[in-house]
Amino acid sequence: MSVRSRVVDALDRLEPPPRAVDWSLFAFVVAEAVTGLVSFTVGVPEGWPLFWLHRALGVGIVALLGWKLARVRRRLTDPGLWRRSTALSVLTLVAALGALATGTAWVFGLDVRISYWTLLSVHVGFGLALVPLVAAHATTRFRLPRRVDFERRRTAVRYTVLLAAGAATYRLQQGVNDLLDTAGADRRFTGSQPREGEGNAAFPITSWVADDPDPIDRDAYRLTVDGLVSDPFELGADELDAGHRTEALLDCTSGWYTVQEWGGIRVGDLLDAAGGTAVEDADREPAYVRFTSVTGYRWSLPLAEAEDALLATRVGGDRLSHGHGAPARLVAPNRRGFQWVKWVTRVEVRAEYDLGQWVVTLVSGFE
Ligand SMILES: Nc1nc2c(c(=O)[nH]1)N[C@H]1C(S)=C(S)[C@@H](COP(=O)(O)O)O[C@H]1N2
Ligand SMILES: [Mo]
Repeated sequence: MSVRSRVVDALDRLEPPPRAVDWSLFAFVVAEAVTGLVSFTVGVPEGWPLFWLHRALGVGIVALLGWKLARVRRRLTDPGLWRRSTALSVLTLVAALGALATGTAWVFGLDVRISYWTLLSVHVGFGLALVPLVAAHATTRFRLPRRVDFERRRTAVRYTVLLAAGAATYRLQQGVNDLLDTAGADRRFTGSQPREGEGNAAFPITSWVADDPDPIDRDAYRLTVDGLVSDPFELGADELDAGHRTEALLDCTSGWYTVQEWGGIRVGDLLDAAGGTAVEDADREPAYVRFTSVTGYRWSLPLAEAEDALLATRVGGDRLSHGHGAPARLVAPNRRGFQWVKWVTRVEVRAEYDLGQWVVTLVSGFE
């Protein structure tokens, strides 16, 4: 047998029954959305399996989509078979191909940057659009999955092979990228690529969604330290310049990272200057520190982690530029970039977890 017929033969044996292909596509798309979004919150290397799962599922979708298109292509190419739902099918296909194409191009190091948005942002857009589209598409030819479609042993083998092949394809691509030394070669476990150099000019200015405040007047600036502390107080920008230094890696979910030396004040020292944390009543133990931006954008860290974090006024020896969060920004090692609040005006010790931060970071900055 030729290599080609062997591959075709293997693919045929791997192909699930039609209904199973359809339901798998649905499940894979949902799983991609979930792993993709959750991966945005992962900044520690132990989280690597999540990124690999996202990649393997993506390659799996290519195979599933191939099987599906081979089966239904006449419904698309033969106008006599068009129905009202065909438009939705085409739209769903476009979103799927868009997500796959942008994901693949991204992996090979291609990027286009439109102000704050990168190719990865476009990928996320396609991916999020795909979830409701696939759901709506599924209802147009709804068939419940049957047990025969997912016969236990064959199903287990099939999907294990599919995901393993997906991961192997990704690994192979890494080899190709390394060999050709493409822009996609050098990556962190998150997929982010390095931005080399020191100081303000070495890395991009990034807003998560819409934050774009006017520069803050240094002389008028006050930082409020309050909440569950003994002596709430305010201080000016110069007092934050406490000379504490730390090297930390900023990894933005738009796909780049940079290692910089940050200077400023340790948050633990800042809280000590406020007389330390204080218990107001027994039910409200100090547990989180919330950092709020002049724009309202905010994030909280557990107390112990926050104490070791830095409120930075400097980067790579320079005074922080406005775009990077002057006069002061949070430096939170092992957290993704969107949690490194810029233009901090309030540090507040709190008892409760702040669920609202997940929404506020998305909508702050909109008028
Ligand atoms: N107030 C505020 N802080 C913010 C953001 C924002 O939009 N508003 N963007 C975050 C994101 S997504 C990242 S990656 C980092 C980027 O920091 P930089 O602009 O200094 O590179 O800042 C974070 N801090
Ligand atoms: Mo980011």
